[in-house]
Amino acid sequence: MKDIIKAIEDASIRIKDLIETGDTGKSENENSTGDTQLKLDIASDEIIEEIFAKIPSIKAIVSEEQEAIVDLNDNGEYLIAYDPLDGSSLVDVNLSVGSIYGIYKDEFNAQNIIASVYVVFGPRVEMVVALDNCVKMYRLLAGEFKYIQDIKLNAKGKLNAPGSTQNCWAPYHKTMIDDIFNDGYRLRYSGGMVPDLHQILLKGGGLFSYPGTTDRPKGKLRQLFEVFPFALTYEFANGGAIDGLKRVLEVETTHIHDTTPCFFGSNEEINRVLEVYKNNAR
Ligand code: P6P
Repeated sequence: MKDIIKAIEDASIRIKDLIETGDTGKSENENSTGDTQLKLDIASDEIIEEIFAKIPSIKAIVSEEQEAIVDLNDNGEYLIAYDPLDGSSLVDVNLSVGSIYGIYKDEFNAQNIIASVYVVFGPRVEMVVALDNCVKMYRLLAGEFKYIQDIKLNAKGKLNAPGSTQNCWAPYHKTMIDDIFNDGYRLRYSGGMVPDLHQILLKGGGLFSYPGTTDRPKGKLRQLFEVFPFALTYEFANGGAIDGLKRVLEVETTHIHDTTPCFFGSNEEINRVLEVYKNNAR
């Protein structure tokens, strides 16, 4: 596992340079979920695949930016699903973006995720590793990632990050979000999953939601390389991650690019969502 973390560090240093100097324009291609790929998406993906291909412990990888699984080493122990540069379109407006990695054993599914890593490219570059029930944050300082702190969520937070198309929300979801704001929670939503979830973790808690909606009944965020890695992180940080009715780490994956509705947060906020959804969503 240490070799994989070091590979992610090396890739992140190169991706940082790419963000600062690279072409943020659109490519001619679309990814498998129909998003127009930015040149940054493709270049970041190439960096990660090039570096992972040299790690013998990695059996196969799957990227948000590629249709199929890429086999690397028959004798490898780990499978990695990753989003090379989530929220890449935010680079053009100078907002924070991030990379997300889910590390799996034997199969790409929720039950087999054993670790996750995400990297935030913002005013500072920070890496968060969820492994063995711990969440540890590192910061890029003078070219090296240095340990900064462990991360744990409080039982209840103050931030509310409500995603997805508001005029496509279920009425009970809208009422729930309004009630949370009426209880004094602060709106914190940039449109970048990585910085938005990182902020809630570092500020002690709250709720991030990307529910199923009339325009996207199964949500927008991808199971293997966005939702499951953050679900493991939030659970290891004493919080929770659900699809409205159950843990997202109990969701079945039928295709490597499947999405799922998702809620991440402190336990009190997660229980509040469960209460609303079990009485309404069927
Ligand atoms: P919306 C970025 O495109 C992304 O995949 C996540 O990083 C982010 O949380 C979400 O989409 C934002 O989606 O519909 O709120 O713009």
